[in-house]
Amino acid sequence: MSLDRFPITRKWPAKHPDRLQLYSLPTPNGVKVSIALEELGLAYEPHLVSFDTHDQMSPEFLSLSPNNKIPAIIDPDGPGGRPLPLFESGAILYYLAEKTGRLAPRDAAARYETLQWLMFQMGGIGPMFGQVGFFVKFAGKDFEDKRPRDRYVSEAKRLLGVLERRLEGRHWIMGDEFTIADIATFPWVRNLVGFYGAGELVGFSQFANVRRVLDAFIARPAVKAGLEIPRRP
Ligand SMILES: N[C@@H](CCC(=O)N[C@@H](CS)C(=O)NCC(=O)O)C(=O)O
Repeated sequence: MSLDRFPITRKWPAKHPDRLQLYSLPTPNGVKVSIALEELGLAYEPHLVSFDTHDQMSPEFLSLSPNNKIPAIIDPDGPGGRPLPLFESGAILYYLAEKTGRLAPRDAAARYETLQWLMFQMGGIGPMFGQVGFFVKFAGKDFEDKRPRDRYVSEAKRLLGVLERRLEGRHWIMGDEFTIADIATFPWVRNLVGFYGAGELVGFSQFANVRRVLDAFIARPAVKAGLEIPRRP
């Protein structure tokens, strides 16, 4: 299977064009896909997209991911056996679950419920926690006016409350089954209290269920592995 028709392979050549190609960086959005691939045990070839060198703005990367964001993939063995290019982590997770019949419940109603929580992460937790990061860890932390920071902190708190209530009496977001909804959500929770250091600001200690599930998530061998892929130089 040749992937030559994808311009991205000029900058990141595929050594194993028969394997799923992952273009990413170990950020909370990036690791969603490496964790899913590790959980599924699919053969894949990770490529590092370095923000230090603005790789995400290169024409080769934009040819696959026009919104200049990681993660993105090419699956050489997509629907109908043809290569499938895809960006947006939620779409990729859903695709991988459909392709393998794993990481999402088989029952149709429960699948839609999983999709609902995946969308809750994509539209709520990701963007809002990301803004907390900007105002607490990055350039926004030096802004004198703390109202924007406070707005996103209180929204993050509210979202954690929604997740906390959902996890009451459940092992994972969908109950006993570990799904793409967990894979989408917990890298962001980990990042909020870890890398961003916003645990105290959002009152993380009061979210006992979220803390419990975060610990269980991080303890999974596939999660441990996926969090480091693609390896930074
Ligand atoms: N909704 C997108 C968001 C992806 C995203 O924000 N990726 C960040 C890293 S976590 C990125 O690539 N940023 C590079 C940039 O904005 O230039 C997804 O879930 O795939």
